[in-house]
Amino acid sequence: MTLKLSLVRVSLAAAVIAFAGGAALVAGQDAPPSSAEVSTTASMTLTAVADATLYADSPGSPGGSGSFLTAAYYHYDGQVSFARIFLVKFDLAALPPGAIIESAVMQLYHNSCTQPGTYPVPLGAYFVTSPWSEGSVTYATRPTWADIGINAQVGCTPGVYSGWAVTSFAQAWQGDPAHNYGVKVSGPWSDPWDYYISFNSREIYNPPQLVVTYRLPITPTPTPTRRPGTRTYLPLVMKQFAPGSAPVVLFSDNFNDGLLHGWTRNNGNWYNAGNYMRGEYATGNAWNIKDVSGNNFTYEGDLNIVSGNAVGLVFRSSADGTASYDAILDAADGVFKISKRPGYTVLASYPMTVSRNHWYSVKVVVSGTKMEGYLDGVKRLTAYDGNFSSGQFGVMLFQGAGAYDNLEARALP
Ligand SMILES: [Ca+2]
Repeated sequence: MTLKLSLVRVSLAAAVIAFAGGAALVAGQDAPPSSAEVSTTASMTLTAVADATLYADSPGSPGGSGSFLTAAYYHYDGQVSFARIFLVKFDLAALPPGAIIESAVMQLYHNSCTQPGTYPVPLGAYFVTSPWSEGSVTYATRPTWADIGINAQVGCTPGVYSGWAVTSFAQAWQGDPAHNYGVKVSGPWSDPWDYYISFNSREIYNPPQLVVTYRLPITPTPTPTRRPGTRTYLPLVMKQFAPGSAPVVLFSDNFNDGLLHGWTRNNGNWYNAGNYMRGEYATGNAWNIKDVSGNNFTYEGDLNIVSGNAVGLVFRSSADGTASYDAILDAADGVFKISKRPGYTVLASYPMTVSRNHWYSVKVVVSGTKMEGYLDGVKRLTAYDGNFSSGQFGVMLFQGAGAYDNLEARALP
């Protein structure tokens, strides 16, 4: 369940640009594919503007000026001697106006921990829902917070950062700064848990950080004067965007609801990791197939080879994934490819260094016998095959752990 620190999203926010993406798709038949609706990814590191430890073992003591933020449920002589949680707040006003937040990771520098204990500890970051003041807040006057948090496993490993993927929180704070009360961080308070973990507060070096990755909308350029020879371009655009004929979304899932609705697995362990889907299978191919089918469509998503060999989008698939086309990123073989099962035939491939623990934006445009594969907005693959004319959407992995987010399929006319 650990969300690794380096698992930072850097790929397209599919839902936000999906509609405009249709225009790029049509233009792409005659021109290079465009990802010009938003800028390339930028990132900004924000330092906490307030933080405070709350001492349940001393409920009236303010802890906002301390050097450390402590999460504890620690026993001494058989008694709970320390029970502590803490609050952290970031101000997102420094982000450029209109920034589209794609990821936000809270990083806390692990200063010390007390042994013996029961490490690692699941420390949750919870969205705080009422005000507090760094200078006066105590455990007795603590704010309220949401019941469901974002988890990270924290061991007794001083000197490293722990990360919490608080993207949805940051998006909420950006949209409603007046109700930005930060996060509460806490671990379990029940026996036999036994831990005392301190992170650096904003009062000392290596303070709490929020690493925000975002894109910016680009002001549309004026419609260029049509050059001679672009005769087929305008009719195609008009066909796709005639009134009432906007692309039909077949399914769209950002997994922010914490659920996996309508997915059926074949091999492996698949679950919602909080705000993305994760799959794990050490010994071969594993699939998770959505209960939605299509024939001609665009299908895209953000994919990450967390560890091991390969991840991919599956389309025109059988219900179990084993008869299908795939668009696969393979870190072991160093290739982006479109392939076909059963029997496993590679239809098109693009050699490249495929990084692990890195989010890629993968898209296929599938119409008739033609299949095109895009990586991070650039067309890298074109394949032709007539075996499967329709089928279900899904994802796959091969010998490893994969992460999947912002999956969306849209019908083509
Ligand atoms: Ca403080």
